[in-house]
Amino acid sequence: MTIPPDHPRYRSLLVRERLAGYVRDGVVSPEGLIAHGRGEAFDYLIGETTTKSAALAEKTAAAMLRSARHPVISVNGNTAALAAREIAGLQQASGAIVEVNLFHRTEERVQKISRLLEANGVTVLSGKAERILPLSHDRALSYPEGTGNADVILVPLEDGDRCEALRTMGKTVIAIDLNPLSRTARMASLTVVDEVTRALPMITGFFSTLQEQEIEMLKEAPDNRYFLTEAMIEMNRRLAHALD
Ligand code: PTJ
Repeated sequence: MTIPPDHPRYRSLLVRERLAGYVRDGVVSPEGLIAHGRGEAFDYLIGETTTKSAALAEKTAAAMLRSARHPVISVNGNTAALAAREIAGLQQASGAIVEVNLFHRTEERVQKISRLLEANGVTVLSGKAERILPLSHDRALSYPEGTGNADVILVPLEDGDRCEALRTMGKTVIAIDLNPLSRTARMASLTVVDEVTRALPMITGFFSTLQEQEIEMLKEAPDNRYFLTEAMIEMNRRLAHALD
């Protein structure tokens, strides 16, 4: 189908079509389309824009990644399909290790996603995955030199169980999740309530503008509850005036 460029939801339809193509290629899981739809719904509620509090969360995320000893970015199928180039930009700015961790894990998908990331300029950690997370099932698999050794880990679109397991292991977890009510959002050390393709370049941009003093101030004990509450207040405010 050709999407007419004058359609009011042109960009959204293009992204859907791209993701559907990535399902056919085996990069995105079929369940990934459902997760994307949930994300779209929350993006509607937040106004499809980076709110003031999300921008502050993105600045805080940059400060936390900048002062990390061993920062890691964990990428799944949806993130790779939507934001491979943005991941490359953040890796370049932060020096973070990028590894592929999947909910619906098959070795074939890990390889396909790694190739997609590499084609967009990302250096992907390779090696043998081991059972690192305290979870049953293959969601426990990760890399000793990546997640295993990480102090700060950025998880765009993570599932709640993995997020909780990472916290149990003593990791500082930064989530990007449009749903402020999700278990991931509530379990993370810091949640950026923003769309992943908007959030990643914002975080990258802050790397070049953050002052040392600001980093010191922001990196200490981020108030995740504040960021989630602000996102919900913004959604409520928009709902209250939706038909004005
Ligand atoms: O590739 P895999 O096998 O690792 O699977 C990836 C998915 C995303 C399918 C898997 O991790 C999953 O099922 O995730 P959940 O539990 O559905 O959580 C995804 C969260 O991301 C939801 O809270 C969505 O609202 C949110 N989300 C979806 N799209 C976006 C998003 N947040 C930010 N930007 C988006 N584009």
